[in-house]
Amino acid sequence: MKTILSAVATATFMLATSANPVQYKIQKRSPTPLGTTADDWKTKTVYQLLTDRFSKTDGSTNSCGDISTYCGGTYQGITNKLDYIAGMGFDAIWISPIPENQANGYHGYWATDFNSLNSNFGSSDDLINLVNAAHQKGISVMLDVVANHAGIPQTSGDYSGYTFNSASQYHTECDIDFNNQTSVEQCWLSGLPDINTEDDNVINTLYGIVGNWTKTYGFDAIRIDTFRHIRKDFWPSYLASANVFSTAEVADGDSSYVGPYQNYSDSIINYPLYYPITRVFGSKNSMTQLSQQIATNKQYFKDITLLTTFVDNHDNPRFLYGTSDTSLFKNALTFVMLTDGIPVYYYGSEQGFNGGADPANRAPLWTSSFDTTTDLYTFTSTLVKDARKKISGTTVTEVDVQDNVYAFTRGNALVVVNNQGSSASGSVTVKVGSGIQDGTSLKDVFTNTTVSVSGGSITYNLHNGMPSVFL
Ligand code: ABC
Ligand code: CA
Repeated sequence: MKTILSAVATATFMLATSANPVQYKIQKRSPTPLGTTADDWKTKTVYQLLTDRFSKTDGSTNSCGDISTYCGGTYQGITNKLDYIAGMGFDAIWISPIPENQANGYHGYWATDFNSLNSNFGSSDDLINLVNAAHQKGISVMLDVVANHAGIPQTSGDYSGYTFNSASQYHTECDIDFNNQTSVEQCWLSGLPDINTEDDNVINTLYGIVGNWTKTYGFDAIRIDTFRHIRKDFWPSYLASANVFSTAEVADGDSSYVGPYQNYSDSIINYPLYYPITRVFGSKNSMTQLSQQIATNKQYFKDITLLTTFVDNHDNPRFLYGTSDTSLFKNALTFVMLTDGIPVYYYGSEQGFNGGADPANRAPLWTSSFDTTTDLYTFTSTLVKDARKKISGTTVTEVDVQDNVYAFTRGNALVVVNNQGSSASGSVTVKVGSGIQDGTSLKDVFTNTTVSVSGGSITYNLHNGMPSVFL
């Protein structure tokens, strides 16, 4: 069915009987979503990319002169490189916001006219082609959406050309006081005009925009920007209009603050777990922090299996900026990929990108020539295809927490991560939990090391500090 639709969508017909053949361009039909429910997304593995930074239409690989503005990535570029993403086992992508933006809005977060597309990324047909091509490969598409603000106008207060073209459609300008929730919701984030989400006409327009995007382009999910910057009761109708799975950004480490937002979106981006992950694997803090944060999250979130977990994203310095030890990075990635949640993997990790604060963490991927032979590309493929895909949907049970070693079982797998670094070679002894009997022989997917369970534990030598997934 999907194949037929996409064939129809791109066909141009000619009337054979006519002497002067008239071409009838068939209007493109919206792509059919692959799956839009929380259950559809629970087992997905997401590759996050910035549309402007992933791949160019012409396939050229030269570097970008100025990474604080457009570098040239397009929808067609992504379509051309879907196999690079699928080659690592990913079955979902998260793309940048699509509306027209203020000058230099290469990331898409500075909308002007929400009803027009950002032409730097290509045409509406290109976007439809991308979603169709992704769906044909079994890759779902998640759209990043913004309802909180517009881009800063060239001339202060002049909103001509904007969807919300009058100053009264924005809250009065003020700087956010993060200790005051009303201020968080109604003041301006980084000087971005804060849309008046207390006004009924404005609200209904925003609901219509998101519904139009998901229907027109057949997106399978949305990632909602600045979720905590709009009052909670704005969201139920917004999500009803979008009518797809959502994961929402609440950029805060406190799960007692973030957790309640899961009553308004299927999934929340797991910032509360992000900070311990960077401390434990990046700064070698005790693994007990992971265990404690997971317990705290269980207390405050409705369902931790739906949270989107990550090591890196476009707003924070990359993991490898803080430490160049790829073995620590592999452990962090393994933890995120296999613990509860929907893992989101940030583009460029597979090429060892190590940029610092925004925009350095958003380097163009194409300079890597889409090399599929790098250590991290190979590692990621194994991690996703041979581990994540084998165990998703099963229950996580923590079995051992030491200062430098953390272990859990999931399905048939015993996952052991450590933060000892690439110089580590000594032996570790790890409890395997009551689910694995003495005498069981287990084999690690990364090194093929075989271990045998004895006295409720395994003992083996760490290979350069590598994580292990025993199956
Ligand atoms: C531009 C420049 C930056 C400059 C910035 C002020 O302006 O490029 O160099 O620092 C978009 C663009 C950005 C652009 C901004 C502003 O717009 O992508 O390049 O930055 O023009 C989302 C998106 C993000 C996007 C926007 C705006 C929102 O993911 O890409 O930015 O559409 C806050 C918001 C959050 C937002 C984030 C960037 O800022 O709540 O929605 N992200 C601290 C702060 C948080 C902050 C968070 C960012 O860092 O308190 O307010 O989020 O990661 C924990 C605490 C946390 C704390 C951390 C550091 O410690 O619990 O609260 O978070 O323990
Ligand atoms: Ca707001």
